[in-house]
Amino acid sequence: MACKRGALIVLEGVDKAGKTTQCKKLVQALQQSGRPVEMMRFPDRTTTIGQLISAYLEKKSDLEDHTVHLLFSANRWELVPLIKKKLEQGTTLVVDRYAFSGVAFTSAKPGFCLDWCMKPDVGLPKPDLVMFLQLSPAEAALRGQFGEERYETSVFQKAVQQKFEHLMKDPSVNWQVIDASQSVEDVHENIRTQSLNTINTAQNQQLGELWK
Ligand code: 2DT
Repeated sequence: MACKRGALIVLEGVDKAGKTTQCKKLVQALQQSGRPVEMMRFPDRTTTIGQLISAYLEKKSDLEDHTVHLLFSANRWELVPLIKKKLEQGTTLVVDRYAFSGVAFTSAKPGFCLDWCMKPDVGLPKPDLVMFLQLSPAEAALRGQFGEERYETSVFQKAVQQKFEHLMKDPSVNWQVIDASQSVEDVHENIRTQSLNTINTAQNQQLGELWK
């Protein structure tokens, strides 16, 4: 019998929602239960394209807005062969941000519509589960100051949150909203349960294509 495929699990959310912490905890929990799992994050700043993006986010360089949007997308596409290979080998991938961040952040800029922003990512491997870590701007503010990188202001983050809310209305994507205001352990438990269900169902299903 062919090996059962891994699941593609994505965590999204605004800044300070705890995405990276929760991705790491989920990977650890799945590893401890003996499941093959790896973490990925976008942007992946280690590639040549990723280094251009990283310099932009750190404000060491300026890039035209359409250009940087396409670079973020290219940074996902360059990793598609690896993503597919891992999933086929039975490894579950836990991904910190994906195309949804791509669309939410660029479409929060003036002059961009959701439709244009989605186009470059049409056909990417479709996540089996996208968990949106929901945190109100007021609660995010209680978690401390924003960082120094581009986009890290409360005004921009509010605009991004609205774009995510729009994207979450799309029933072709398996969105699950997670209340990120709970304790780290409670959020983790919720995420772990959702992920285990998804791993079980995804293994018998074909990998889909995003927004297609
Ligand atoms: P972190 O590395 O701290 O997650 O911040 N972004 C991300 C985009 O604008 N487009 C994208 O496609 C992706 C994946 C979100 C990365 C910053 O880059 C933004 C925050």
